[in-house]
Amino acid sequence: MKRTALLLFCCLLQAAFSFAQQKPNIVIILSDDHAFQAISAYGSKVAHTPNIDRIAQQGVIFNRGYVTNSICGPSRAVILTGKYSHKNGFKDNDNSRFEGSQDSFAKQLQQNGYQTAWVGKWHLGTKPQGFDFWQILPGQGNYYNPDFIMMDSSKERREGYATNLIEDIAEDWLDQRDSSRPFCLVIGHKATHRAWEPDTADLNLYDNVQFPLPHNFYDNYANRPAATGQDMSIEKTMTLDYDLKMPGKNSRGNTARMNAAQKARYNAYYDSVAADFSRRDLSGNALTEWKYQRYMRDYLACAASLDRNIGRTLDYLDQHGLRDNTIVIYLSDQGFYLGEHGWFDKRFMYEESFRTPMMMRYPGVIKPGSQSDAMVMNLDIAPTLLEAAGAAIPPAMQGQSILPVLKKGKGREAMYYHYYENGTHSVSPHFGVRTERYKLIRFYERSDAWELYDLKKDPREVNNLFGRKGYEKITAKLKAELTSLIRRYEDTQAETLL
Ligand code: SGN
Ligand code: CA
Repeated sequence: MKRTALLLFCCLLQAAFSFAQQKPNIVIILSDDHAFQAISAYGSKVAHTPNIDRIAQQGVIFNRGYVTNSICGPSRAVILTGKYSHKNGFKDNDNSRFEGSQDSFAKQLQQNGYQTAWVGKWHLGTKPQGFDFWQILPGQGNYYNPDFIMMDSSKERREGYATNLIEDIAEDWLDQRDSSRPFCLVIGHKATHRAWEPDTADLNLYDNVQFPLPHNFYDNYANRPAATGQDMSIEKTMTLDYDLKMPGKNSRGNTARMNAAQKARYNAYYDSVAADFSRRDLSGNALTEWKYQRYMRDYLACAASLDRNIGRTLDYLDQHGLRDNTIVIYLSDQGFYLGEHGWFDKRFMYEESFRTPMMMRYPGVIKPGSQSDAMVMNLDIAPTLLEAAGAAIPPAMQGQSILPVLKKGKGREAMYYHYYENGTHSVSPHFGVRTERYKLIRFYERSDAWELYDLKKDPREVNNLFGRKGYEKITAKLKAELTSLIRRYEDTQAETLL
C-alpha cells in the first residue's frame, strides 16, 4: 500500500515537472499603426507581407480583432493589464501616466516562473515594470539611428534602422536567456508610425504600383459632425514636407540623425520624387491623389521592413528548436486609415481604426490555417497568455481568454469602445457598442452627437442612421446593450453621458 502511494506520488511529481517544462514560451510582436488593409493575409492585393502571412497560415487569423481605445499608449496599457483605460488609468497619450505598480500579465507570468522582456516601442511614459529585461525607445523614438533607454536609465544611440535594431536586441536577449525556464518576449516595433520613413533598402519598393482609391476616399461626412471636425485628412492635414518629404521647412527632419551614407541614399530618392512632383504642378483632387500614392508607398515600404524582421523572429524560433513550444502573437496597437474617409491616423470607432490585425500561432493547440470571426479584443491578450501559461486569471482583468473562444468558435456578442483624447487630430471623445450587425456611437465634449450604422448594408460607415424613422427599436436595443456593457465594465463617466 505504502509502495503504491509512493509510486503514485513519484508519477504525479514527474507529471508536474514535465508540465512545468511544457509551459509555452510567448512572443508578442506588437507593431504601431499597422492597418489590416496593408496585410496580404487580410486580402490586400497590393501589399506583400509574406512573413506576417506565415503566422496566419500556421495559426489563426482573427477577422474581428478590435481594440478598446484606438491609440498607442492606451492600447499598450490595455494589453498589459487586461483592463479598460478607465481602470488602468492610461486614457490618452496627452495627459496620462502609466502607473507601473499595477498588475499586468508580465508580473503574473514572472510569478509563474517566466522570464519576461520588452524591447522597442513602449510609449507609456514611466519605466517598464514586470520585465526582467527591457530596452525601449524614448516616446515615439526615431527610425534612423535611434536612442534606446537602458535599464539603468542611460540612453544609448544605435547606428541603423529602428526595425532591424529592435529585432537585433530581441535576438540578443533570446541568446542569453536562461533556457531552462519559459520566456515571454514582447517585440514592440515603431513601424509603421508616422512619418513613415522607410529603410533605405526599401525606398522604391512600391514605386511601380498605382494604388486604387478607397471607395469612400471623397467622403463628405454628411450628418456626422465628429467626422467633419477631424484634422487627419490626406487633403488638409497630411503635409508635403514633413509627411511626404518634399522640399519645405519641415522636410526630412530626421535626416539630421542619419549618417552620410543613409542621408545620400535617402535624399537621392526623395530628390528625384520632388523633381517629378514639381514638374507635375498639381492642385485640387490631383494633388490629394498624388499625396495618397506617396503616402501608400512610404507606408508600405516601412511595412516591408517590419515584415522582414518578423520573418527573422520566426526564423530564429525555427533555428533554435523553439517553434513547437512557442506561442507567437502578431497585432498592431490599433488599425489605421489608408485613405478610407479621406484619412490617415486612427482614433475613431469606425472599422479601419477600431479593428486591428491580430493573429496567433500556437502549435499543437491551434490548427494551422484557422480563420476566426469571433469578436476578440486587445483586452483579451493578457487573460489568454495567463491561461496558456497555466496561471490563474486575476478577477480584476476584464478581458476573456481567447482559447475557449477558439474551441467554441464564438466570442462576445457585443464590444465596448471608449476613446478619450481630445487634442492632436481633433477627434471628439466617444464611446459605443458594436454588435454583429450594428454600431452605435456617442460622441461627447468636442461633438455632441450619436451615430448608428448598419454594417451589413453600409460597411463603409458613411450613412448615419441615428434618429431615422424605422430605427427606433434597434436604437433602443443597442442603447440597452451599451448601458449594460458600461455597467459591467464600470465606466462610471460614460454612464453619466447616456
Ligand atoms: C504623433 C503623430 C500623430 C499621431 C500621434 C499618436 N504626429 O503625435 O499623427 O496620431 O503621435 O500616435 S507626429 O507629427 O509626431 O508624427 S500613437 O501611435 O503614438 O498613438
Ligand atoms: Ca499607434
